[in-house]
Amino acid sequence: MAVERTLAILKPDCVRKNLQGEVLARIQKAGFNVLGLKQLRLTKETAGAFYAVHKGRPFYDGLVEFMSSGPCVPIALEKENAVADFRTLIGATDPREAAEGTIRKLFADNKGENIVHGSDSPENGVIEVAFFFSGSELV
Ligand code: 3AN
Repeated sequence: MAVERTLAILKPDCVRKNLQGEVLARIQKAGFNVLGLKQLRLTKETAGAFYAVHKGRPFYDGLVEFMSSGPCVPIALEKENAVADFRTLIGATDPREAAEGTIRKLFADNKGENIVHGSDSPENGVIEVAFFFSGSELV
């Protein structure tokens, strides 16, 4: 299997609940290598740009509002089959539909505030990691 990169974001609800350490521990126990990690607060403009693919969908404005509502923690991850394995670890977008034991099932409140982002393809993994991290920040 190919070594891939994927971008995780511990979302503002995760930070507000002080679950950063708990969620990161689960990510590391699942075998992901951390290449880069930072805490920042997205502006509405930056959040809008990151989720530009969803522009025009009914939840877009709320998503931008939520993602810029407080600090978040982008994490660049690497592992064999990272994209699919990370999505298995976090579970379905809607925590009510997420499998038992997944991060969203355990910690998320609803489909909008769902604790963690994960890239949806290896191509987007590379693009999304570069959105938050320069080359020298990935080690
Ligand atoms: P995922 O994060 O599971 O890949 P996407 O890419 O479909 O899900 O959606 C990106 C983000 O948009 C989700 N993490 C969630 O916060 C939000 N979102 C998606 N669909 C909805 C929805 N129907 N209602 C509210 N928020 C949504």
